Amino acid sequence: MEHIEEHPGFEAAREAAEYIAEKTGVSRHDIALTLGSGWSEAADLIGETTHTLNAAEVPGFHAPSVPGHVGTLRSVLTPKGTRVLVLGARTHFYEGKGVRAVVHGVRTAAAAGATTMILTNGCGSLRGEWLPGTPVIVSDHINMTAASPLEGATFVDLTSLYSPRIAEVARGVDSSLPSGVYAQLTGPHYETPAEIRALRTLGADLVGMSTALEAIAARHAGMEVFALSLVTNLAAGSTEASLDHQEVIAAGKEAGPRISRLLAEIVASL
Ligand code: 8IG
Repeated sequence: MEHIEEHPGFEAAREAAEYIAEKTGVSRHDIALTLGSGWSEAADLIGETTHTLNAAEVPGFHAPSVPGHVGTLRSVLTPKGTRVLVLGARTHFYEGKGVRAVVHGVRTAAAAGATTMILTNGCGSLRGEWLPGTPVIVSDHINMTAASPLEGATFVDLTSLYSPRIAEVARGVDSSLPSGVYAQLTGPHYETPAEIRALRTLGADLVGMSTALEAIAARHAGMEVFALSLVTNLAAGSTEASLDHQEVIAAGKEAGPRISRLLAEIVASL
């Protein structure tokens, strides 16, 4: 079997990790955290930000193209002394930069030494009882992108991809947290009501445009994976209303204090 370091994309990740180590003076990070829609301020309680880098300056990263997304990489020191690499710049599949670009942040985190990958996202809910502002633990995913971050005959097991151990830790922090199956679609359009009915039949509870491909890359890199979704809208057809990006930003603002505390307490408990 090929060594992971030889997989396409890892060389670029190693370069980015070296750049981060050099600019921050932090040779190793323990945990990495990707901030999705609605989560941009949720990392502020985790610890002290000791260094901030502009994503565009770090090899292989791109400034985000989405309003409400922040284009920085930060090194955060927790009160316990854990080093967290906060990735505020996610490349989405719909940007057309290829799957390697989509998972570059995850691979960079792995190359920077992180053994835990925490992925957050904003998503639509297929469950009427999970209203906008509800955080949900991702228990599993359905990859509807017809793509993979793995190239060549790289057969990676995805059983228990989303760490049951960290899900337990999260429920220890907030026992009311539900968990559900996340379907990643390519976007950038939202779904039709018929597509949402089809996804419900397939077993999806949440729908979004990120996370699954990144989780696969994180597993391939040997990381423990945890994902938290913030419901920012009911999926298409759930109500008479149409979907718009302003609603997504508003739901994130509203849920801000709760999800910030949640994330900080989970990280502190790892
Ligand atoms: I935020 O309803 C957010 N991202 N595909 N559907 C899809 N992606 C999303 C949605 C949604 N809400």
